[in-house]
Amino acid sequence: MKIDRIELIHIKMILRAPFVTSMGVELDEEHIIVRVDGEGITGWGESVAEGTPFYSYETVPTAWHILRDFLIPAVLGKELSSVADAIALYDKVRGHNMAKAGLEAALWDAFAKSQNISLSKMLGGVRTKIDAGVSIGIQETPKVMIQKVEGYLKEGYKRIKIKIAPGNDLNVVEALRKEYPDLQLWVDANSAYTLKDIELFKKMDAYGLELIEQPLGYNDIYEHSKLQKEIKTPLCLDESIHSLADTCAGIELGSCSIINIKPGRVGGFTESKLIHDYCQKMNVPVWHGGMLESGIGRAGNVALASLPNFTLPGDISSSKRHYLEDLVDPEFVINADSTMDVPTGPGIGVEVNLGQLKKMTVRTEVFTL
Ligand code: OSB
Ligand code: MG
Repeated sequence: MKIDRIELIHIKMILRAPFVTSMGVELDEEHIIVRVDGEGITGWGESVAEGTPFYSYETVPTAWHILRDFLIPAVLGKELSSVADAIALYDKVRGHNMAKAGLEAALWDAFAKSQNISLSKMLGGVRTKIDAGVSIGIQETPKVMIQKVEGYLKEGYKRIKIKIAPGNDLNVVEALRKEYPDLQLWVDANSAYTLKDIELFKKMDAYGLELIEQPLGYNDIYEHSKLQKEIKTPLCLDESIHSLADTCAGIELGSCSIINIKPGRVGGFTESKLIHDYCQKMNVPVWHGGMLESGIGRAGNVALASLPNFTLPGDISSSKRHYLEDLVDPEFVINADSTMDVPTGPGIGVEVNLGQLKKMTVRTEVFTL
């Protein structure tokens, strides 16, 4: 396939409610939608670089720069027989995984559509439904957190992840555990702690958490191995994992026994699949993280999460969890049994609502031959 037009669309989506984490307060979410066109086919992807460099060093402007000046010129107008062909053309670009993943996702969608198969099928998916979960931001008080959890349980979510930060941790976990003795409960610190907090994490062992996500330094695999030796609750890495190599280091050093896969963080579905396959071989469960994606990115997440070793519920929730209106038809919804259907149509399997997309657009840039 020859891609002869690529469009970057900077979007800004207003969150239904502020999303509070140890990294700060989010009121809206900025991402880049990547549209590729060639041979009558349109492919869509979403780069999850955000407006701020607090989760990752990448931002919308850095991803835009890398896409415009390096990734797009490398693939535009080239004869591509697969996504791997495209990756080979820009592989010498180091880092900037979110920029790469946005373009790669659009190419995967285009190639799946050209073969008239679903993205799930093309990636090697085996599920028709994936297990959904919800990630809840820090709340004013433990009581408010209990009310939020109650609401999500009523909607059907059975796995709850809460954000924690110093001063908003054991007290909230204790209150939730008292209210819901059997709740499938995870906590995510987004790197808010250090090894000085080891006693706090030892205390967490009493609350039956299924995992603790990224408690320590965002790039520190070594210190997580020290913490894991001192506590029983499984650690899961998010921010520290940028590649298969990081995954091997994390597992083989004993830094974690569960991996959060986000295609944006690791450079796309191709690297995600390598991580998935390695973890499967090592008997390490993986789950799909979330970056408050629009329906375009969400569709890719759902497809990837249909691979066999995604055995834990993802941070994949309904379109309505974060946004009043999504930019795809149909929107993603959670089923009563906490699952989500994997689209079966060609490619991402949902239609992009161009009117809705326009409403969220901040700026666009078109690249042609
Ligand atoms: O750490 O998993 C995280 C959102 C933005 C950046 C980092 C994270 C998150 C989430 C939200 O937890 C998950 C979602 O609802 O998409
Ligand atoms: Mg996380």
